[in-house]
Amino acid sequence: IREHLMEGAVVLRQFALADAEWLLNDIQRVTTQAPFRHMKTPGGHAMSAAMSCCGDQGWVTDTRGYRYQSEDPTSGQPWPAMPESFRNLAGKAAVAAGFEGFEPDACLINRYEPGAKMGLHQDKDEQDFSQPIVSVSLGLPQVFQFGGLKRNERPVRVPLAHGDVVVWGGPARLRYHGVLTLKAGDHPLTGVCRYNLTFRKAR
Ligand code: MD3
Ligand code: FE
Repeated sequence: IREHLMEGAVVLRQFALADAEWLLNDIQRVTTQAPFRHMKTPGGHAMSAAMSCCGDQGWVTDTRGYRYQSEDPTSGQPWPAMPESFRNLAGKAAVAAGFEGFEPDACLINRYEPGAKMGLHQDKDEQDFSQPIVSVSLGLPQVFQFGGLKRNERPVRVPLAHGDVVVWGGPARLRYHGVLTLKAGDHPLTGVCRYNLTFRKAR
């Protein structure tokens, strides 16, 4: 099921459903090497979503700002390699949405527990905005908010469920977005949390 959300944004409902157990296994493997952590924003607040990364580049935030870097700041080691299951799914989804040749070098893994959210923001730490971002939702459902190119534009709300994949490119790439507070629940595959993978071309 392919929904057109807005110019440049395509929702592929349940696109990752068949791969979910592999993806969750690989999330487990990656986060054994690079454990989930609550990073601090430049303003000094801990983010309510726990994060980890894999691939050549990882997204980090600390009191110095936001950036991509090739080492996990917690260990000083390179980020874990991007699992093949991740790379394959991201490539398939990009093609399904009309983006050929998407080669992500970074995957940010977000883990939300009940009460966690992500406020409206833009993803603009990447070098080439002509490259899309592919996001994969696993586990508990969460309401996604999609705004405009300015923070003051009223966002549209879209529920994202287990297995849903969204590809954000073209004019959607720099829109403000976020997720509302995760509600309590229990998912057969993830328990009391939602995972979100976002595939990016950072460099
Ligand atoms: C639209 N994550 O990691 S995924 C993020 O559910 C992030 O964890 C949210 O925003 C989450 O940066 C939302 C959907 C998403 C991701 C990136 C986008 C939508 C986007 C970039 C541009 C436009
Ligand atoms: Fe984002």
